[in-house]
Amino acid sequence: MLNIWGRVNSVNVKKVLWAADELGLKYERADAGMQFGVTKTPEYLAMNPNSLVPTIEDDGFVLWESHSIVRYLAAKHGMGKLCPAELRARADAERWMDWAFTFQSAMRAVFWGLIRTPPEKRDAKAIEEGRVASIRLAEILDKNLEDKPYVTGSTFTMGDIPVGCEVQRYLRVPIDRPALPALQAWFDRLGQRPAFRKNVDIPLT
Ligand SMILES: N[C@@H](CCC(=O)N[C@@H](CS)C(=O)NCC(=O)O)C(=O)O
Repeated sequence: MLNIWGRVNSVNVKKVLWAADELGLKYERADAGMQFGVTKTPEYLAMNPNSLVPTIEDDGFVLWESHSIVRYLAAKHGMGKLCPAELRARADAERWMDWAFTFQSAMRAVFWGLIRTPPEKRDAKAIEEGRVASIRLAEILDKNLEDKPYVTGSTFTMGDIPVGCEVQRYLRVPIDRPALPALQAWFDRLGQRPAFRKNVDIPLT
């Protein structure tokens, strides 16, 4: 049995839930983090000393770090599909997975400022700097997608999952951003996937 701990509005938990549903896995999810608490209990800390979500337990194997969890589930259940089998194709997918944290860093002040901070307490300068940095990164992704439907090529892989979650926030926060046709077409393609619609493209909270 696969157990997943994490609240559904966490961008990093979304990655794991999306991967699990893409792979058709049966799992049980328990709310944890922010208003749900749990992450500071001795039981949780014994699994994840970072006191963060997500964490999984797969038949006795405990794992944290969302991208590592996606890699693990994809390799275990989707080798040759979600996880590319060929070494360089796999490295390419992993590169885009890791790059998603670069995007997350740029978006952090934007997301927290506009979605989780009341207007009177917002740091407008930090939000604007994050917006500009995020656009620069979105342009890199857009260029990569100009000649291919998915981040690594012709098929959907684990490489699309973390970036897709970060870009969902970028495209759904109320900011000015340039039209990026290849990025938008890729995002619309992700929108055709039930596991993306169920877990990722939900209202930001
Ligand atoms: N690099 C870690 C980061 C985990 C992380 O920062 N999780 C956030 C939610 S996205 C968290 O646990 N925040 C505290 C909380 O929800 O209580 C991962 O990708 O799993």
